[in-house]
Amino acid sequence: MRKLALLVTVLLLTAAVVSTAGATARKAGDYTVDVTMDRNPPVMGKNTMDVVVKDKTGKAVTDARVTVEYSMPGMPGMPAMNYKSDAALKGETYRAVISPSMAGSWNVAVKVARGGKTDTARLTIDVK
Ligand SMILES: [Cu+2]
Repeated sequence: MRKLALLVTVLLLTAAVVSTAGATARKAGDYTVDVTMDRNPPVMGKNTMDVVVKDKTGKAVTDARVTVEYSMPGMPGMPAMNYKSDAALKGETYRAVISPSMAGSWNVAVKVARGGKTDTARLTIDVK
């Protein structure tokens, strides 16, 4: 019984990670942040991440500063890795290029700075 519960948990976790690889909506404070990546799954090297920020009324926000931070905790033989990429606005989309340096699970924080306040949307990507 315990084994079965563990298996179900593992499957659910796997599904959660996979679902973040395509397009996902996340909350950052009062904002809704839609994240779309050009590659599914993301790969080592360059990937494009498009971010659309919407306010409470569903209107696209185009006067924010959007930064993408991505990191992997340290593991045996590998120090912690932290990178940062500024997103550039084009139309209503903020585009950042991220370059994960190894395969595995990366933590991504999309920071939305606007009006003297910064809100963060968090997701995990599984890099192949
Ligand atoms: Cu690593």
